[in-house]
Amino acid sequence: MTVKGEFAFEGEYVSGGPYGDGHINDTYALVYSDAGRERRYILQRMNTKVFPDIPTLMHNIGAVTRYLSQKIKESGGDPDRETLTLVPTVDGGNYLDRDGECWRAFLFIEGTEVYQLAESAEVFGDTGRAFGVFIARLDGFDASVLGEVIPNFHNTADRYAKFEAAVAADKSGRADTVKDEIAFVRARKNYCSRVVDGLADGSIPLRVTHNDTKLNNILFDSKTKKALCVIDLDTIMPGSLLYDFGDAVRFGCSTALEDEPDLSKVDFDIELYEAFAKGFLAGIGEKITATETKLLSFGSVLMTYECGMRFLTDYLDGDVYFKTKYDTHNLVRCRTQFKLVKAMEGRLAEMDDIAARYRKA
Ligand code: ADP
Ligand code: GN1
Ligand code: MG
Repeated sequence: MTVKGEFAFEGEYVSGGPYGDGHINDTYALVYSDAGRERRYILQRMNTKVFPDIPTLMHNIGAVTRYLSQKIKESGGDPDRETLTLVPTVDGGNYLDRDGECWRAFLFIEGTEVYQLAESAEVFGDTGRAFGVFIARLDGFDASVLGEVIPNFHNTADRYAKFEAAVAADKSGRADTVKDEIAFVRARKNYCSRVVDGLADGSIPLRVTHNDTKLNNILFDSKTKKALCVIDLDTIMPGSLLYDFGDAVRFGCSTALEDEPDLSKVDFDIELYEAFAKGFLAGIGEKITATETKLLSFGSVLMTYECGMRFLTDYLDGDVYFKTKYDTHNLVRCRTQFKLVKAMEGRLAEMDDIAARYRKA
């Protein structure tokens, strides 16, 4: 990584290597020694195939982290630990473009851990609180300064059109082997435009949202086990709160990993849902509307369906978007999502009761 000398890291370089478990960027942790004191940094090569407009993406992250840092300071928190802090390049920029390879760096937030599975209702409840607070904190942020890094990112109707195009093109020659999954998506086509239409007619408010609220995009304080910092801010854009709530539920309320091949292990855990909804509703307080509260259960189904459809689309396209480790990795991921969709569909009334029980507004 010859680029590391081009960032304003403090001290002498000691070591570095790949880090974390993201599907999109290449992440490295670097160790420096500064007058005998160890300092670590996160260095990331951004995925320019997924994010073709890096200047807009980095503009968004710069603006949002500056805003959050100010808000955290005002509430007596520690901005170096409770939000991401970009390390500038030696030229004062916020990222580096070396022949089309784009790099950025953050302070490493020490004393933290990430979870790939919700270990307890307590941990996941605190995740809900943290995501609720995150959206509430950004309530006063001027969304018009944010560019749309991936147009139509959670426009499920558009995702559906892309899915049908992938089936028709069948670039990988796999369409015949996934007939059941294709039928599963088609049978639920009516899900696709509900939130998009609500945003368009104003019945669902447009907010500044994270759009990728997986459990492993939150750092937990290793000592207190409390959710400390929301990370992976690449997809911060105007969107619906239902996207953030639903995506977190999709990933965190599963009894198994997103790529668990044994479907008998995959189920929707309603106790985790209750803990998450309770935490989220407490975190967001009165900023959520009654329409949004009513749609929390549907938003969870929708985001799980959308993600499964995206994995299936990528499988049909020949695995060109998500990082995969083996031939059927995207198909395995798609199947866990569809199993969860079915499980949630059977428990919508209970999910609605939970939201009604804990809502503040
Ligand atoms: P991706 O978009 O590929 O998911 P992330 O930005 O989520 O990339 O980073 C991948 C992983 O790196 C995270 O899940 C987390 O474990 C770790 N990580 C990222 N930023 C930091 C940070 N500032 N401090 C500590 N760990 C971090
Ligand atoms: C990707 O970057 P990461 O691994 O946190 C993806 C999300 C998907 C998720 C599925 C920019 O998230 O939208 O929900 O994988 N991010 C992007 O695990 O496409
Ligand atoms: Mg991530």
